[in-house]
Amino acid sequence: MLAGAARRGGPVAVVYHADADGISAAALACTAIERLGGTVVTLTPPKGKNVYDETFRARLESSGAKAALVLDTGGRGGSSWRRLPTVIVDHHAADGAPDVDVFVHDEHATSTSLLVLDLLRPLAPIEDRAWLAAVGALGDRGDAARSEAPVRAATARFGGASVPEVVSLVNASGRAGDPAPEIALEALRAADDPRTIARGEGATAARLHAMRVEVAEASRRARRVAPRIRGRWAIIEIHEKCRVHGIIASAWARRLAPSIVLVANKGYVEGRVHLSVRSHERTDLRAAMRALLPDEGGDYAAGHERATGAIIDVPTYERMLRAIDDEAARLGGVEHGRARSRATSSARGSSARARRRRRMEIAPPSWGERRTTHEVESWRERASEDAPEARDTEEARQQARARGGGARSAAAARASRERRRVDRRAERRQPAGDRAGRNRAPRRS
Ligand SMILES: [Mn+2]
Repeated sequence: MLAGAARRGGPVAVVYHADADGISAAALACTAIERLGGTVVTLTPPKGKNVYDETFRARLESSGAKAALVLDTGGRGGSSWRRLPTVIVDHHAADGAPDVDVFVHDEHATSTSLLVLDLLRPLAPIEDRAWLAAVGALGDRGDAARSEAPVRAATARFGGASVPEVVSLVNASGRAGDPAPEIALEALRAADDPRTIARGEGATAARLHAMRVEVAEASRRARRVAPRIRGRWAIIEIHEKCRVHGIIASAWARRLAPSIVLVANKGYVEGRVHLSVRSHERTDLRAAMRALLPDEGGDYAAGHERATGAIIDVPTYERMLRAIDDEAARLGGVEHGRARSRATSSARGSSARARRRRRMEIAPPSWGERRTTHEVESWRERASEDAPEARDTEEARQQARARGGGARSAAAARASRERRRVDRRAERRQPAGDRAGRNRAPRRS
């Protein structure tokens, strides 16, 4: 169907999610369609919206496209796409198949970009562009994707540092205060070699580097905000134009276990509150959210059992906070863990000393633990544009780069990884109280 549309001259609308996986999958698909003789129009939903937004669907329909290829955006059961012949390629968990012509869906696939490579490589000559699939795989799964053949091939061809570097630059384009994923797509489509983007060569690559600095600064500010503990919830309110709420929630999740971490970003889109909800425990977070506001639908508690969020207005957010207080009062006597209950009691104090003490007491009980598989799972994105594609490791790299300015050598990166490892070991040897006082903000591990 796609090959047919391309050979008839298209244009084919390539619709993509604004993260490393979605953007690299789109770049790969554009190459394939063009090499089949077709033309493309590329589209992604605007800031704070997803592909199910009505105005975005109208834009898609008025694009003049003869078919649509929708990449990495999640499939919602029952949703109708019938007005254009549509192919959805996706690897997120889905409640059911959307009403489209072709739904290429593999929940166990590492990334949409790898699915696109497998799907299109028999149709068009794209082997020279297979490194694009590696960008998406590393973007979604990090080191867990290193065993995938296209990732190994890209590493052998371009070295180990450049593709992860491109991942973090491409992700920044979707997270910036004024997101410009089309810039990342343009850079990927134009590059024959990821190293040119990593080095910041050319105007588009330079813009990606600037956006990454902006996102790193926003996330550094947001990481300094102390959580407020209410019952089983840890609430962190930030005001950032950048999409950092998911990163911050993931970064705090283990540290605040067993609390459910709720990051509310009031600065992302004027008049709206974007929520990211994560937990270190195996908790059904969508159910926990629905228990607060059972009648909210749409973008409330969408996503994943282990990684959810919401986009709500301010009055709804305030209702939700009241529901959290009510729930906390109801569950008042229940102990969920020592660190947490101490934090709850001191949260009522209002003096600076009490606030300082509270921050010290909510230190993680298990700082040195290794990340578990289900945590990695919880980073994967779904239909909600808000979800947490970011990984702490990538975040740490971003910050290191923002500090150092410019790309670093692989050796320097290795050395800094080793330093962090040593730091962590030192931390584990210290008594919990000490550790907590020094490391109020969440850090990578
Ligand atoms: Mn993906």
